[in-house]
Amino acid sequence: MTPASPARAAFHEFLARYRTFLLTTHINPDGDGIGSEVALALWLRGLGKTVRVLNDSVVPPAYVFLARAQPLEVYGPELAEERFTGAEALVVLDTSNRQRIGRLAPLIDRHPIAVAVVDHHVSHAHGFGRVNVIEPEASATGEILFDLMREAGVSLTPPIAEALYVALMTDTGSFRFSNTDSHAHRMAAELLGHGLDPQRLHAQVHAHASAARLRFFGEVLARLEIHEAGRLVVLEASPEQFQRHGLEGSDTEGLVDMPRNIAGVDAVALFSEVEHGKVKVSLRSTGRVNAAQILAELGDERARFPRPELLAAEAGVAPVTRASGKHHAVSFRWACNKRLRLAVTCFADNSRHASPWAAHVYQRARERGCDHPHAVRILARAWLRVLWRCWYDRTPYRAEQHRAAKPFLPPPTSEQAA
Ligand SMILES: [Mn+2]
Repeated sequence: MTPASPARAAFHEFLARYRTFLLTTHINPDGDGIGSEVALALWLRGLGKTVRVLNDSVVPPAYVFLARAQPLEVYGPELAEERFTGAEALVVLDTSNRQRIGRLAPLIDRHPIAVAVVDHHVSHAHGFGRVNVIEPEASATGEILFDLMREAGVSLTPPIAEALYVALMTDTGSFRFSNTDSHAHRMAAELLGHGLDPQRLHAQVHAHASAARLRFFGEVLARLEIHEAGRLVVLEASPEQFQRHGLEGSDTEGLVDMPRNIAGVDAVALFSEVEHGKVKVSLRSTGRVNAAQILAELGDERARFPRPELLAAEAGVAPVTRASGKHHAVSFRWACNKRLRLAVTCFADNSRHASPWAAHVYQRARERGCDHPHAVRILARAWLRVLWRCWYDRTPYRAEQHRAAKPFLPPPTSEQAA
């Protein structure tokens, strides 16, 4: 099988070139991070390479059983120096954001180590490796590894199949989330062909709730707030609650998924103040809302967008004038962040049905003769100005202040030219 992309081909070359590898994943690792590490380590060991796995965080109890097949080491200053010195290449799994590998990040600068990144997150980071296999359409990093192994003609062993299955199962919420497509199910079917026991694996991963954690979940859920006429659920956990139950940030895993079962809910936001002033935000949507995707694309650096126009340009909904001799045309910018453009235009298109203001902006554009995609882009740009203003002022969006968005709307003349 030939590699499906130049990035994948480069990754195969990367693996072939080096003999000693160090693997890592993000802080507070999940089943996909750990499962991907174990699967790749076993693949490389099968090729006769030397492999170590080193993470910033300890392995959560749910995934300790995977460490039977491959030791998973935890950061210590001396150990980290030793591991970076002893490896020619580093493969970072399940994150393309350097900061997310925690205390290992600064070592990359101090050591002459070649870096490859394999990830499926929608992120504003485009990978910091020499090779970056970043495929947001994959439901798990383990799914990308599975494809890479098939391309390389690897015959899967039961321990590799088990690690990949855990990666896939956990990142798809046990095959319930909207990222569960036919490819994910086909992959699961093939993995099960290696004699896995899905029920046992599910129990091993999920039977780790402690009484303290359930009481904590109960407390947080008891105070859930419903906003936006039942469409948005907000959960809050205080530092005092974390302390009283003896829990940490990673113990909230699974909590944000629970209110999604409430009828009519489109999105859930969990604000976990693990320590005073340190808030972790988790967002889940039921598929119709892609606010989390928009947030992920924008990142958290307001300084990147000092003006709303720059935000519109990043999203590819800003008109650009091209003039060359005979031709004078206004088009939309295509060299943009395409995932952001998709998220923002879908959001804008959906908003027409919920917001009279949005419906009006769209309708006005259509009356001026714009076709549907063009009118949606105009609406998307209007929304970005509103979002930018909320972001800049650190104020929540309020529908009744729609009029306040008016001064930020584009002047109609530039649209008529388009
Ligand atoms: Mn993942």
